[in-house]
Amino acid sequence: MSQLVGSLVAEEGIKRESNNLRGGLAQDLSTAARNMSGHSEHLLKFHGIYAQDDRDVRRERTLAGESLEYIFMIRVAIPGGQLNADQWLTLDRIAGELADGSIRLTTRQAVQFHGVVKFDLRRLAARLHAHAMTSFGACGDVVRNTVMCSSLVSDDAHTHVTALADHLARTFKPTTRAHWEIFVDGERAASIEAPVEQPSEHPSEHEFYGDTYLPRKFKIAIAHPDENCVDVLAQDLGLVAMTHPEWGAGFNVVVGGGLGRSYAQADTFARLATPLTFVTGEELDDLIRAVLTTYRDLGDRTNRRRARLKYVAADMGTEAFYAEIERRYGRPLRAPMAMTLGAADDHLGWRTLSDGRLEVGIRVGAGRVRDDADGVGLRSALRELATRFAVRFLITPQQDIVVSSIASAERGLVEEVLTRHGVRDESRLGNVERTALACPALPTCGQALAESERRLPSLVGDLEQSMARTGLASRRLQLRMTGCPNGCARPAVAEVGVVGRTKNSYDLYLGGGPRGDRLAALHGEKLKLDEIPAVLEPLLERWRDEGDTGESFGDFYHRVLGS
Ligand code: SRM
Ligand code: SF4
Repeated sequence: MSQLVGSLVAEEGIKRESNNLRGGLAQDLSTAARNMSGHSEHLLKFHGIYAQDDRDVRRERTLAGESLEYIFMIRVAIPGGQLNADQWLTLDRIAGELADGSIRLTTRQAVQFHGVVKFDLRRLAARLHAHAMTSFGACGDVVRNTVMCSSLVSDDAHTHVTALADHLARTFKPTTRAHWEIFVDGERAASIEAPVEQPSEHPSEHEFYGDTYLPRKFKIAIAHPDENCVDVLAQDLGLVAMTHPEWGAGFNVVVGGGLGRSYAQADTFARLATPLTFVTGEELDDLIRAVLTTYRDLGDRTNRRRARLKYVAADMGTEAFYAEIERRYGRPLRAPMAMTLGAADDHLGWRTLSDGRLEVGIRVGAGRVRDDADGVGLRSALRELATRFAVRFLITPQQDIVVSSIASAERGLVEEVLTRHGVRDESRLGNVERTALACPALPTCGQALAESERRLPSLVGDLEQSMARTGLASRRLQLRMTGCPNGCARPAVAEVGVVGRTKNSYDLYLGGGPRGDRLAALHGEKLKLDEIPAVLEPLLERWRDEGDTGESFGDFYHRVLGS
């Protein structure tokens, strides 16, 4: 197999020669080795699987001359974060039997399992399929899990949107049968579980993915017009559900956003998506296809760090970029509607749905659903709710979970379950804690430069003390933390973004905000975590003394202190 095709990156050759994502995966999965070959590791990502090693023991094992502790992460794509009770119970069982005991909710409303061993990968994938879920396409150079504001699911004013995340998942998922053949069908023969259904269609690979798929990942979000919980401007393509006075219900479309950066490459940057057009529901697929083929054909396949749509937009210039999309779309693009994004709703606490049923949003904390050592906690609580009540689950883009469709007469019973398992009511959450996000980072993420999820609780505690000391305990502050500048918890648009720089230091970004419509500015470099409160407190005092009524810290910082 060739390493390079012309000046293309090696991954392009691996894709092309993989026979539509098969490569040597089946053979590699069948060996006694605990790890996979390099080429297979790349192809595995298309199947939603990352080869990792436990970085907590990496050094000691290397020094002892032992092999690494090979583990795998599996990401399950869950369009719009919507799950029924049976699916939740399946995820719960997988966490206990095949993973590290936790269900990790992601910032894109998906679910990750960590600590899976190679020999369980097929069994895990087959279980997902048996319950109408899949990890296929959750990672890799394809359209990723589409995120959608949880409140659109039950919003009578936007019924045309309810099923859209599912529709986009079906329409833009690669059609190769590789995943089915390698991970599901082979396993079925050996499985004692109920037989899984064959997919009804057997089409050839998707007309626009071809054999080299996209240059890299492509992300879509569907936003509620009143509140930007999905960070719609951070997406390759964002859809804001709106009603046009002339064209009726449809979507304002924004394109070319993305937050990842690399310290090693100065020409990488975070970029907010810009408004492209307004389309109706019938026009939407064609428009997305035009954007996707623009990216497929013009995206950089010689440098994976710059292989995102945002660099096509920035390098071409907005006018030429839009003209190219329009040419491919084949009709004039309408002007986008004017819009102002609203501050993100955290979807926590109780609310009544239009059909009279109830839902309750529960804070998870960096998305990690698990129990304590005594088997008590959120994981048990959600399992009991899924077993006893006819509820469904919505994962939010803030790594939290909404238990939905609760009969109003059962509210007290649900509250009793949550209380018994030690799940705190949202009214008892701290004002930094309730919206704080963190990426997984160490020990699983191979790209982490510094800790994130494991250090979030102490950083939240420190900042809540800072808020109390400055007399601001009743105000909210949005904190997002990552272990590197890839930006998986979206710190680039946060009021306070803490981004890993080296093992023990972080860069501090300030001045984004809850509307997600502005990039935060670099305020301090290479700070130790325990230095951050002292840097922030004088700024918090100025916000307290000079801020306008109701002005958020991010807006204040940007107005008064931003350059
Ligand atoms: Fe991410 C890579 C975790 C949302 C930008 N991301 C990774 C990997 C797979 C590390 C790797 O490549 O080896 C991380 C897995 C760590 C682990 O141990 O679990 C990882 N990303 C996550 C999650 C789980 C963070 C979370 O706390 O929830 C999110 C999973 C999303 C999902 O369900 O699909 C996650 N990642 C994001 C977001 C936010 C978003 O999409 O809303 C971003 C910024 C937006 C963007 O794409 O620009 C993001 N992740 C990245 C990047 C930088 C991409 C770039 O343009 O350069 C990487 C690096 C890469 O792809 O090579 C990355
Ligand atoms: Fe890993 Fe960096 Fe993403 Fe955190 S931000 S999960 S450290 S890639």
